[in-house]
This record gives sequence, structure tokens and C-alpha cells, in this order.
Amino acid sequence: MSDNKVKSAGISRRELLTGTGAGAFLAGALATTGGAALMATPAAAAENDHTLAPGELDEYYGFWSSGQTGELRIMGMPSMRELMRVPVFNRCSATGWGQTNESLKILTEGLTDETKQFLADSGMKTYDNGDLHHPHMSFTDGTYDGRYIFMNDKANTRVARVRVDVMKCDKIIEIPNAHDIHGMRPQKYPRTGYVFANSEHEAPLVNDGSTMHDVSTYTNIFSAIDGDEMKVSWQVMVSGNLDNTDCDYQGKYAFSTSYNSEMGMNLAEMTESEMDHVVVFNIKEIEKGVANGDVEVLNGVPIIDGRKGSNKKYTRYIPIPNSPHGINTAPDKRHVCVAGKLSPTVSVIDVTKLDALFEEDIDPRSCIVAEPQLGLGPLHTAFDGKGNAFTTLFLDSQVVKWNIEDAVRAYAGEDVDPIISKVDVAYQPGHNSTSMGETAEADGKWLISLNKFSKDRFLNVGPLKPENEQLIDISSDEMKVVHDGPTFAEPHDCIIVHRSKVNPNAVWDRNDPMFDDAKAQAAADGVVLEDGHDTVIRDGNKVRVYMFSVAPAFSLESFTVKQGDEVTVYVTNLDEIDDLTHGFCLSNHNVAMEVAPQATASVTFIAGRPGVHWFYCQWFCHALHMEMRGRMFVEPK
Ligand code: CUK
Ligand code: CUA
Repeated sequence: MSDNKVKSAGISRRELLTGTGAGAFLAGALATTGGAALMATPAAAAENDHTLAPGELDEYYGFWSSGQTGELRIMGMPSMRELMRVPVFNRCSATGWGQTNESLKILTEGLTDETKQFLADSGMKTYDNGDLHHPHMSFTDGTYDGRYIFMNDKANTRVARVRVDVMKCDKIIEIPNAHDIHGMRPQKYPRTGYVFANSEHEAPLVNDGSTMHDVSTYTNIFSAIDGDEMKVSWQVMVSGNLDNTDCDYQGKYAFSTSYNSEMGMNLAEMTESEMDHVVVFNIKEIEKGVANGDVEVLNGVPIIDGRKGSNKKYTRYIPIPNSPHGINTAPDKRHVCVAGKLSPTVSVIDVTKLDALFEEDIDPRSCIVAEPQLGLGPLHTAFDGKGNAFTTLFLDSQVVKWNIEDAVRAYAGEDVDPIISKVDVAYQPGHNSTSMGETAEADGKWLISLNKFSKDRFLNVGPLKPENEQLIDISSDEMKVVHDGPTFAEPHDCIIVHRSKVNPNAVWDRNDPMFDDAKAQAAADGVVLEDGHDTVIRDGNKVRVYMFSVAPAFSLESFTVKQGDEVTVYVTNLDEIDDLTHGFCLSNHNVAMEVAPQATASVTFIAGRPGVHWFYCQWFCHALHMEMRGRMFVEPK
């Protein structure tokens, strides 16, 4: 599919000089809709054009992690315009995420009992920080299916899911027995299915303080989560720690890198060995082992022993140089690229050679079919679907483009150089991502390099600087950086998804399960949320205020409660118009929430202050938006 925007402007000087790709342009123009393309002259824009005029829409959605900010971000690609922020692990002032009853339910119901107790003892309703590294869409048959986006929280050991139809988080679970979920990937085939998640930091399996200093009691855990139910299906105990993970296109294996095979507790110990490893998980054998009860059940989860030297059916350990980090399966459905980090190499695993590893007692490195030396600090690899790979070189501040088959031939002894080209990026890239590049539909148009340092690339904003994300045109062998984009703290990873895969609703469906609890409480109070009536119910010292909003007014001009009451306000937005979001902000009570068209949102607070308190709509909705307000009267005790 090609609906590349094509400029109506004439041929550029550069295109004239290089005479690039008139044929490619024609192919693009035939598939393009819209007036601009029809006006274009046949010699224009052989290269990808990342610029969009006002009002033009992007070809791709970008789903961005936000690192320690804890939210998911939605970008338009290739324009790199930030379109939306979806709060997940963070507390959001604009939407009320982390405060509304609907969001607090999602933020708390998936926590372990032990964590719930810890939070209660600490006076917290939930965690409100997170460290979101890896957003990935659900797959069916090796490509994105537009159902969900899954993401990890390294800070508080959680995995979350965002519904693509409304772009809101609907499930968050804590992963028991694990410590600090880092690498995370959805199963590609036959569908997601499992979401694989790595626990990065080693600890005693039962971490109750009975053993702490004896490192030999530490272990680490790989988890397979049922992405439909959002429950942990099974876990595997491994040797060494776990960093990043990916899986094959056949539904047979998952893989995780380990930078600390040494089980070291400090830098010197962790980097001691020349070789660390990739753990290969045999999904079918593990499922059999779970079914046969070859497990220890801890916190309700069956755990398989997949440590080195244990029952050999479940895992294999492939030695890899040196502190490997990123692991990425190519769209050729065969090659898995493991970035060496401290080694200048990328090790290429051929998944067709993995069965033999489990069937025969052979050298585990027999599945390695290439190990090209690419440059310093290789971290992550992306793909163009044409047999080429793009690896970030953290220390060199470069992205290197190389050919996988050439690397395989070189490893077999042929005299070929797999490196095609390198491009400087600014500076120190971590993840990179290509358009549709982690699916079988990789299209080879765009690469994003997510650079950890921006240094001098933007106006100085003080000691804390943004990161820099660079858009690179990969339509030809010579990679071209075409855009710098600052980002804040700290997107690690992103995916670039063709817009044909993503079809969110414009307004909420009144039957959405997001307001099931509000509906049930309303029904118990004899209220129908959408029928346009408001009601105030007193239930001991609990007060439930049901109101609706139609621009530019709340249905209630005022309501009255008593000092000390626990008040729950339910607002239903009866506007049906696209983009007509209201809000409910109660001043001086730490209360604000979003109420999107046809949504119900609710918030509970203590009316602790006597007097007159205004509530107002905080999303600009109408010419009379400022007038969209009302009073809460709090009668003194
Ligand atoms: S990790 Cu950050 S650059 Cu968390 Cu995917 Cu490699
Ligand atoms: Cu409703 Cu502003």
C-alpha cells in the first residue's frame, strides 16, 4: 500500500541531478488518492516526503513509550506530530487518570494482595509512577491486528493493555514472583495469545527477607501472560537475569537476552564474562510441563524450572558475546538479531535450527548463522522487509544498515561485507523502529532512531535536556536523517503502524464496560445515567451526585452536602458530537476528570471544607465554556 503524500511542487534540484526513481513515483501516484497527487508532475518526490501541509493526515500511527513518564504517546508518522498521550502508569491531571473511580479500579484490581496491603499501609491508593519502555501491538498471523497495545512497567513490575478502539488503558496487572518487568513482546503467531515479559532484576523467589545476602538463592522469572484475560499463564525460572525479549513467527519459541549471566551484583561482576547468553523458551514443551504438573505453584502461578542444568526440554542457553541487549526477529520469519552491546557484533540466530537444539545434544551455538561486526555499542535492530537490518550503535552515535544474507555468507567464509551504509545520528541511539518493521509486513519506508542525548540539537532548556528522535528515510541505501524531534523522559521504544490497522471510535459506546460500575451503582439508586435526569442520593454519610452535561452546561447548577461527607460525582456527557469533551474540575479539592462524548466518569472525594466551592468544565467545549460551572454547598458540621 502506498499513499505517500506527493508534493505538487516540481522536480527538486537534487532529483534532477540524481534522476532518482521516476518509476517509483509513478507506482506511488497511481495508488495515491487526493488532489495534491493528481496535480503532481511525474518527476517529483522519488524520496519519501515527511512533510505534511496543515490538515493533511499521516500515513502511520506511532505508538511511543514515554519511559519514566509512565504514559503511552501517540504520534503521527512521518510528520512526528504528537497526537495524544494515554495515561497508563502515571497520574494525569488532565484526564483524572489515577483519581477517577474508573481508572483507580484498573490501577488496583490487578495488584497482588501483598502489594495492596503495602500500599494501604503506606497511605497510597495505587502506584502512580511507572517506567514504560516497550509498547507493542497485538498480532494475528504475524502482523498487527489493531486490538490492543501492551506495555511494561519496569518500575513497579506491571504489564498494561491499551484498547485501540478507545485508546484507553483497560487492564493493568502486577506480575507476581517477578522483579521489574523490562523486555516485553506479544506472540506473533498464530495470534496474541501470550504476552512474554522479562523480569530484569534477580531476587529470592520468595522475597520475604528470610534470605537476602546469599546471592545463590536469587533467581529470575520469565512470564507468559494471557493477553486476552490479562492473567499470568505460566512462568519459567531461569539462570542469569533477563533483559529484552522477542519471539518467532512460528509460535514455537520465545527468546530473552541476559546481560548478567554471571549473576553479579556490581558492575565488575556483571561484566566479567566474555560470553553471556540468550535463553530460548520452548513454548509447546513448557505448556506440556505445566499441564503435567511439572511445576511449583507460587502466588497462584505455575512455575517451570528452566534453569541451566535443570530439565532440558524447556529452555536452551545460547552463548552470546557480551552483555547482549536488544533482540529482534526479522520479517523474513527466520532470523533473530541479538545486539552485543559491549561486543561490536550482532549475533544472528536461525530459528529453523532451534528444533535440533532441543532434540540432540549439540553445540547450542550451532543455531548462530552470522555474527557481523558492525560498530561500537549495538543495542537494537529494525528491518525493512527487503532483507536488510538497521542496528543502532550507541557508542558510535550511528545507525548501520546491513544485509542479513550477506552476513550469513560472510560467516560461512565468503568474502562479502554485509555493511551497506552508516548514518550519523545525534546522539547515542537506543531503540530504533521501522515502519511496520516488527511484523511480516515491514515496508521499508521509515526508520526512527530514538537517541538518548540531544546535547546541542535544540535550544538550551537548562541542565535537564530532552532526548532527540530522528526520522530517517530508508527508501534508498543511503539513509537520510530528515527530521529532529525532541521528546521528554524518556521514550525507549516505539512502533510505527500503518493507519489501515488502527480504527478508533469517535465517541464512546454507552454499552462500554468502562462505565459498568457506574451503571450498576446508578441502577441500585434508581437512576439511568443516559436518560437526562440528575439526582442526589444520600446514603448515610455517603452522597452520590448524578448529573449530565450538554454543552455549555452541567445539568446541576448546584448540589448540597455536609462537611465530612464522602461524595461521589458521576458525570455523563450526553453530547454526541465528535471532539466535544467536557470536564469536571472541583476547585480546591484535588479533583478533575475528563468526560468524553457519550462517556460517564466518576470521582469520589471528601467534602472536608465548609462553604461555597465552584466546579467547572476544564475542557474548552463551547463559546460559553467559561459559564459551564456550578456550586457545591458544604454545610458546616
Ligand atoms: S531498553 Cu531502553 S534503549 Cu528498556 Cu528496550 Cu534498549
Ligand atoms: Cu464543557 Cu468546557
